[in-house]
Amino acid sequence: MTSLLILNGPNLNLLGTRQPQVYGSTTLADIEADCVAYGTELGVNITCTQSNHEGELVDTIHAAKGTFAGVILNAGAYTHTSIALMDAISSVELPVIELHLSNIHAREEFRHKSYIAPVSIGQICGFGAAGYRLSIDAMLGHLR
Ligand code: CA2
Repeated sequence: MTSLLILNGPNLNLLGTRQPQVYGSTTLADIEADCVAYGTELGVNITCTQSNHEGELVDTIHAAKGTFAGVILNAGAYTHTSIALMDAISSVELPVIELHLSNIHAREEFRHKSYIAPVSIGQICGFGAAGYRLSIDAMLGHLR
């Protein structure tokens, strides 16, 4: 069975509790449960994890090699700063989809830069929590 990793970065554990006008009112636990349920529907194993720590995200990407066929990554603010995450993705040679709830291109200038984009197969942003299911579909389409 195909296994996918859904990896969320800093502050995304706060989803649904603050700034609902920007990030929606769905909690991360709700999103993760929905991804797992969608995976069951599709016959795909979905594992979800979140960390606020850059090094831990790097470790998780390294460990994904050999276990997961692809990674869906919402790296949060590390998207715009982290060469370490970019290098980790390059080093594992796994397909990664960059995901954001908000449309980072319609927001502040500093969010337009992504270190993840050049090492990803594609980017999905601006569709809120629905982006997670879209990313699963896109990853499965890529792997097929
Ligand atoms: O739109 C996204 O998914 C982001 O990755 C979210 C990050 C932001 O830095 C990126 O530019 C775009 C921020 C996540 C913060 O999440 C919060 C959720 C609720 C309350 C406060 C923060």
